[in-house]
Amino acid sequence: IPAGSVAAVDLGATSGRVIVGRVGPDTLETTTVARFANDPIRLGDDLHWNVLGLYSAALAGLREAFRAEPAIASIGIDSWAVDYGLLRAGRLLGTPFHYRDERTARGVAAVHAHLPHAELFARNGLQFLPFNTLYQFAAEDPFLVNAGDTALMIPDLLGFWLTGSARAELTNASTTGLLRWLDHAWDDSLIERLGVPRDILPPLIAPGEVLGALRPEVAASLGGQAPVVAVGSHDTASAVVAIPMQADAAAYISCGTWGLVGVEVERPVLTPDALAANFTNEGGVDGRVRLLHNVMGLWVLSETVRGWERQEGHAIDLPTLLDSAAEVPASAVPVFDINDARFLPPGDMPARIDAWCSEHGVRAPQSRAEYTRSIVESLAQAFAEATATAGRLGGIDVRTIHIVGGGALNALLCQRTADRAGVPVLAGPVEATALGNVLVQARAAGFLSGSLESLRDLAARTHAPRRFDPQA
Ligand code: LFR
Repeated sequence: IPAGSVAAVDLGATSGRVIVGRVGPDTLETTTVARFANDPIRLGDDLHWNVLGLYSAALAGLREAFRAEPAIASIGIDSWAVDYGLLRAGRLLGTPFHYRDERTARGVAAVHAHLPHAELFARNGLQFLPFNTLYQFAAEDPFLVNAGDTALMIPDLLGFWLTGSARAELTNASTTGLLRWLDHAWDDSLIERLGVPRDILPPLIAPGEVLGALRPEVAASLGGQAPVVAVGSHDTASAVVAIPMQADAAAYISCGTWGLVGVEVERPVLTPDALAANFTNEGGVDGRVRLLHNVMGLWVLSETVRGWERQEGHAIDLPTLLDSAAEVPASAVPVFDINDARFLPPGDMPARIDAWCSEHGVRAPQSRAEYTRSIVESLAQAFAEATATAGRLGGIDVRTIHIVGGGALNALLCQRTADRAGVPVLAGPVEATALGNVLVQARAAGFLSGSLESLRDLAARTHAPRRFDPQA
């Protein structure tokens, strides 16, 4: 089998990148050809994504990709989940909302008034998160929903602009709450009960299937032609493809803005225990299921640092801050409930930590080093608890915890997760999401063949993880 190249567009909640991946049976190399910020925009009280800016940055990155490697075999796009754009006759209606916009509370109240969470869970297998797409539809301006003829998830929207094909990629569709994962179909009766116009949900497409060729004018502007291929377009689905794990004995933490903590299973786990633990069953590549829980992730630390940077008027060096936090004894700082809903929206995180501490009668952190240590300890504790629960719910004896994504660079967090879980942590790859995107495309293009296990094996052979053993 010859080696070949593909381009991955990977959009995270704070930044995006375009990567060219060169893949063959023993090769998995990546070059980042573009990196750009993803800054949400507040308009009045509303929080939006700058989707046009992201599309434009993705186009610039793809232009670079074709310059670097004219023979790109395909393009794949992934991003965070749940958010969407509404279209009418191919034109965007309104500006897509950010899932951290507080309008979702309205949607939750409207849906739960006639459909309690337990009933939804039995159908869609999802944990309760206030921003799941079905709540966003319920919070949406009814004028727009009824005027729209198509709703496209963010990666599908970019794919539509590139190709003219409007489809809903399966792994990301599973985060809407409107899909039945077991038969890979929209849940028509649920959709009807929720009053969502059925016609706005486009036909599904599975990872590995071709979405379409670039529109001629897009190809001309990019200086190249290649098909857009569906990947695990939910970033977490792509990340889990590239985790060098033995899925029957490991848990994973895909740690970026969020910490997605779980195990991989063959079939959804819909037990009362899973419901009570608020675990989710998200659709994965090759029909796998991610049994996981959303832990707050690096968001609380990043948002804290952003606040301090605004006060200071200059950037704060994260490695230096983490070094100072490593000097603080763990016993000197509070472990707070980092999953508390108060930490979800943007805002003053230290003040919210103080409020949590005062409500719980514990001493609040006193310095930036202490806040940082307290956040890391609280995150490590939440990670340890969620991995244990995931193992219990999924019937998996967790002997290793894999941390992938940006969090794999945070040695203090990796070490403290190992310590608190009492299990070795294997950290990396940092770019698991982009790698998973690349791997699925490479298999579709014929540069690789085989099961997810063989894709993971290639990731393991080419990206050796860093090991953190638990310390007493
Ligand atoms: C991670 C992620 C999570 C999803 C959250 C919101 O980037 O995709 O999996 O729950 O963002 O979309």
